[in-house]
Amino acid sequence: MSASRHAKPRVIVTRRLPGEIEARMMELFDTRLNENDHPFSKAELIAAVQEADILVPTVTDRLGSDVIAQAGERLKLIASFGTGIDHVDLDATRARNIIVTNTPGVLTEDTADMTMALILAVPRRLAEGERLARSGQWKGWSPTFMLGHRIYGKRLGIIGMGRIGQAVARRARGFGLAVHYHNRERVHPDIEGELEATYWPSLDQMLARMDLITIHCPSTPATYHLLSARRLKLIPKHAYIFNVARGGVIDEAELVRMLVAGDLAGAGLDVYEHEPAINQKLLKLDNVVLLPHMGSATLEGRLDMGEKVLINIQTFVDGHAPPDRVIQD
Ligand code: 8YV
Repeated sequence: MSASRHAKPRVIVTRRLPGEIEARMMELFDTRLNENDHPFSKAELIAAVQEADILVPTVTDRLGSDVIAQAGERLKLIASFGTGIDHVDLDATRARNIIVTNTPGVLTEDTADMTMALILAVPRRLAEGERLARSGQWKGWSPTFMLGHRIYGKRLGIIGMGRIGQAVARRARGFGLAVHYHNRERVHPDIEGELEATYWPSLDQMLARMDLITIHCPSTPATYHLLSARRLKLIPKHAYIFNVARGGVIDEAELVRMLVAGDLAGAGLDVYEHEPAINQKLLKLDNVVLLPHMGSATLEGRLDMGEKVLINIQTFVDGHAPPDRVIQD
């Protein structure tokens, strides 16, 4: 770092973090906060990478090669607040010798809970029923009223069997779902055994056989539109799709077209291809549950993420390799 050996490094935090985390950040480092929590414009991001020793961005900051190319000599660490790292151009950071860290592990259980909430909500028409109850239009119970579909005994196809995929599988077993998965690599036999999970080397073949499909892979160039128009068409009409990972993993335009046409039973989405914009056609559909990217939004989770950011920065400042350094494949 260009700052003298004993000076505190300048840390720029792009969004408001829980108060305890900001307070600790202020104590430890020469920290600049974003008092009114507005998403940084590109110009503000460029100014931040020029002025900071350490940047703490979130998923709302697009750190593409154009921004990284303008980073000052002093920027040595990007300690991202979040697990997904698709908002940072890792080729560009590597070219500039900027270390990147994330916060893996601490939002696994919350994200898996939210996935289960969607898996229950869509086939059982939870949001639709809630809207009706509030509307004052409910005419009373009848045997054929608000019939959804049972999830017990159905086949759940998990795309991406990392930490979050496995946490979803554990919950799914409790709900009587048969767990199937596709992953770049087969998971350890002990985990497969514990989860009674069936591995499908071919994503195409798995998609064609599932009742429920949930996405838990990272967003990388290789997973962009992994659920392409061609693959979406392999999915049976009665199946539901869930996405709490990243919008770009699904060809959203085609997904919307199929939902409108009735070529899929429904969807539960927490993320979108052009976030925060949500395709207007989705808003009109009753068979989708739409959430505003809140899969990991618990106070406990945000505190744990903040702790991880602090540890990554402090370790780096102390001259060691930060524990959550992102190593590019
Ligand atoms: C976070 C997420 O809230 O960590 C991730 O990858 O998608 C979110 O749950 C967000 O990224 C914080 O930057």
